[in-house]
Amino acid sequence: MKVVVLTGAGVSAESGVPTFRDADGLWEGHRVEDVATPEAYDLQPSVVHRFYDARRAALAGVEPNDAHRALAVLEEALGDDLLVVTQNIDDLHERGGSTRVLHMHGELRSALCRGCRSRVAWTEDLGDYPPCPRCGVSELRPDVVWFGEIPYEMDRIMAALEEADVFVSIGTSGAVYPAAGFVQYAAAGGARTVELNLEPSAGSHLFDDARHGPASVLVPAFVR
Ligand code: BJW
Repeated sequence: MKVVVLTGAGVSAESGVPTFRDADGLWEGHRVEDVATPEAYDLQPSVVHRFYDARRAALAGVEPNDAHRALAVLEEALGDDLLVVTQNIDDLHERGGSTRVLHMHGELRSALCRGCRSRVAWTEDLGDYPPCPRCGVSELRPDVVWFGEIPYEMDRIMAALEEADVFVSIGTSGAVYPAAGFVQYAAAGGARTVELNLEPSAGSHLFDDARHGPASVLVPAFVR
């Protein structure tokens, strides 16, 4: 049985990682849709760097929760037949024991050269215009996917969705595409679709089965 799991900010919420649209829908006083863009970075790189520096530093103080750990248990049972596709840029799936994880919106602990596109491990704050150690010409930016940019690993994700027998969406509001459209794509390929979210998401009605509550409860119960 091939299973694709999509996760969003809600899977890490009980670890203490804030979500995007739950509390006041704001990102440092702005709507995430207005500031998570390459244009916002070009205008105010230091503001954007400070935001990611703070989130990277906060990773040291959080731990995976029972939802992350349950997905690692599922991987032990299914092996290569499980793929976790996460929109999250934290590393809690990996620290929870999952190894088959695709970060479609990038990773906090990685930097991307704007020129040569090299990737560099980014574990500490590097200032506003960090030079690329590989090409020495261009600057490093956060290795994350902003609005208007193409999410990572799309070919592998779409192929896995086409083959999936089960598609499970966990802790995501369904506000952001292309992830919000995965449920329809998987269903068109014949997958049974399941939503596990604190509340009905924007696309809740599209799922065969929608269960609502905290991920730390719903995910272990689903995996059992
Ligand atoms: C719990 C819980 C608990 C709380 N237990 N649950 C119309 C149609 C199609 C596309 C578009 C369109 N209009 C515009 C677009 C494009 C645009 C888009 O979607 N815009 C929308 C505003 C409409 N998308 C893009 O630009 C994307 N690129 C693209 O489309 O390229 C074209 C292309 C695609 C594919 C192939 C070829 C070409 C890029 C999107 C990039 C998003 N980037 C961000 C920032 C990443 C870096 C960072 O982290 O800072 O990604 S924005 C932000 O939103 C972040 C998240 O990954 C993403 C999704 O948020 P998520 O995870 O759903 O969080 P929340 O807060 O919204 O929801 C949390 C949920 O958890 C809630 O439901 C809670 O109830 C729940 N919850 N506690 C369980 N304990």
